[in-house]
Amino acid sequence: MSTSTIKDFRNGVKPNWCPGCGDFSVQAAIQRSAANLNLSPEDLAVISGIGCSGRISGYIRSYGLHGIHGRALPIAQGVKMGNRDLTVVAAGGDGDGFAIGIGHTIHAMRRNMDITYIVMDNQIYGLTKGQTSPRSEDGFITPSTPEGSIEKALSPMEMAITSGASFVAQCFSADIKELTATIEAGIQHKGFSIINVYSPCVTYNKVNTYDWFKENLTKLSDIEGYDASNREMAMNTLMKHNSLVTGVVYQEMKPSYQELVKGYAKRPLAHMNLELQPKLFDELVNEFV
Ligand SMILES: Cc1ncc(C[n+]2csc(CCOP(=O)(O)OP(=O)(O)O)c2C)c(N)n1
Ligand code: SF4
Repeated sequence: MSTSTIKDFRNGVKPNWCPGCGDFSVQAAIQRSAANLNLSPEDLAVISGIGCSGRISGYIRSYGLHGIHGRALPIAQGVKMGNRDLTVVAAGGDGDGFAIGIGHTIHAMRRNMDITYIVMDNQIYGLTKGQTSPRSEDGFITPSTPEGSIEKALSPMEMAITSGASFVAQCFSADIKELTATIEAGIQHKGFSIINVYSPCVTYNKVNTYDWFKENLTKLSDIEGYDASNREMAMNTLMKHNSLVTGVVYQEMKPSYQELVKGYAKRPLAHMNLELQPKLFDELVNEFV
């Protein structure tokens, strides 16, 4: 029986997101998922990057760290290595994860560490006032591309599958039921989970609006016979629908990074006494001088 409630994960800090921003639902869905999984605030760490979305770690009652731009994943992986007992959720924007942080994103996916990465994808840079992100469609007019972007948008789902992520999902922030269930499934999955959430920026993105997504998204659960364990079907379906699908796109069971590290301590490093005796410290120093 669940004893945690969503209230346990509220810290009373009022988000300074614009009214209507998609990130509100992402915050609520993380809190709801944690309660549904009967976690306590001290079982959870939320690590975020920089951006409007990056503020999320300050709005959830749990361990948390608001890192630097594009660096949520390196920090989150370090936290998980230090304390394997924690549920670690990394979160940030599409600029954070797919522009400045993309190298970290790809390596975290191929590493398959057991953490959940939630990208609030508004196809724009919100915090810095609406420039293009790698997720902006070509032709998109912004202050940084007044003639329209001439670059193709990156596809996170295909990238995640080919990079080795073992749980690859996409959601729409307005469908909080599917979003909550997907975050729960991502947390329960043993390996790297990426959940790309279409999270509209109501202030700077006047193209990819709530109505636009309602018209253009297809739920994978509505596609008869869709099998998320079939990589070929996942890739074909993404191509057929121009990646505009929601649900679990691909899931593969394989050992996580922690399971493969030889000699990795069974007890969390965070719970061990790491104090070095002066004699041992001197011996170690002497090895290097
Ligand atoms: C190293 C570094 N470069 C650039 C910036 C400026 N900057 C802050 S947030 C941001 C992009 C935000 O976009 P996104 O990650 O999509 O998040 P959103 O605000 O849309 O939620 C940029 C370029 C920064 N803070 N640090
Ligand atoms: S600028 Fe956009 S992304 Fe940032 S808080 Fe406002 S609506 Fe949300």
